[in-house]
Amino acid sequence: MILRTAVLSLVLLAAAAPAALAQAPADAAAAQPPAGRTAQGTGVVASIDAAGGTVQLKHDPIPALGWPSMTMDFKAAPALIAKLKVGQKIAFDVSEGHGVPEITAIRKP
Ligand SMILES: [Cu+2]
Repeated sequence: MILRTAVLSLVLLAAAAPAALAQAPADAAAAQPPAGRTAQGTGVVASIDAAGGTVQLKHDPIPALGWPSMTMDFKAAPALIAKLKVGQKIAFDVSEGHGVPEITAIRKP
């Protein structure tokens, strides 16, 4: 009888294990920040591609997004791009989570 109970327990454990494993990815996804996060950063304009609608910034770390300092491209509206010059230091708002991050506002650093 003891042996039979032990076997039954093992069977139940085996049946329960896959369900527990299947829940892990859902929990991990729920822990991730939602798409479309916004943050503020500072950086220097490295290059401008007005036709392509992008600006390359050498930006300082942005802890809110978990980004170290780096040089990278951002999308930006033509009206924003028109205000920028290569070598200019700027403070900016960035929205990311929908492909290429986008500069949504430029402020004085
Ligand atoms: Cu970056």
